[in-house]
Amino acid sequence: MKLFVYHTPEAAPADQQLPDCAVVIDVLRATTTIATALNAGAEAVQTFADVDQLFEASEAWPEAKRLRAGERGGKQVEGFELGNSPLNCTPDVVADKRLFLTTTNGTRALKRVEKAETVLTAAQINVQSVIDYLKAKQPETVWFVGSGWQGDYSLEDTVCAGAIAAALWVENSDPATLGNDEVLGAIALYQQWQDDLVGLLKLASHGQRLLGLNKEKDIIYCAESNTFDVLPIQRSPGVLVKYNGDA
Ligand code: 3SL
Repeated sequence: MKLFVYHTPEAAPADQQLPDCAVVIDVLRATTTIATALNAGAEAVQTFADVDQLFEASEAWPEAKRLRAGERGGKQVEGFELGNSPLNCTPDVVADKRLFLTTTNGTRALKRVEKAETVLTAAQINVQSVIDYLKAKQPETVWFVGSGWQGDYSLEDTVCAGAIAAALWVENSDPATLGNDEVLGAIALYQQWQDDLVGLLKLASHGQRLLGLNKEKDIIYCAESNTFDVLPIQRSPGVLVKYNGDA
């Protein structure tokens, strides 16, 4: 397995073949929300980079079976039932419903790699399920794609990539596993901060932004490791479902 870390969707090479497996990461907060919603029984999470496209697609879905969720600048989009807080994705709200989700960066990162053979999402709350899947399937090439913030690097996405890469690297420590230098950088970041992820997320620029919006509880939740054993996997472009061990 050859691992590559790209801090942002823009850094992921456009002129190369997509990897066998792309792992999209937006710890604050899109991929944490996706994992939480699927764990709480949502039928699927369908993601959109664009609000208008989301409205159009969701209109075609039965009203009782859909929820529109998302944010711009961290704030709930007008006319939507939910923002992008994972804390709102409880079973009584999301069970058996499809979440139509758009966010500033996370859903854009998903769009960037949606044509890869396998697309997973990772957040700190489900890192182990991603590690288990990669160990079992052994894809030849894996890209970890951080969502960043409008093209800039985000600490919280890279530390999550490092948590997964560390587990895979420790197993073999074979230099051939390192597709780019960013992988070792991500592992080092994780090793430095693994015992204080809340502290790191609060220092990160997007953590600061969320603290300014009184979202401290979201940050604490997003910093937890392995809250659930749930693996979001793309079933068709933009549509994520809970992996059930089939593919
Ligand atoms: O940028 C994103 O995709 C969001 O996750 C950002 S926020 O945490 O909802 O503000």
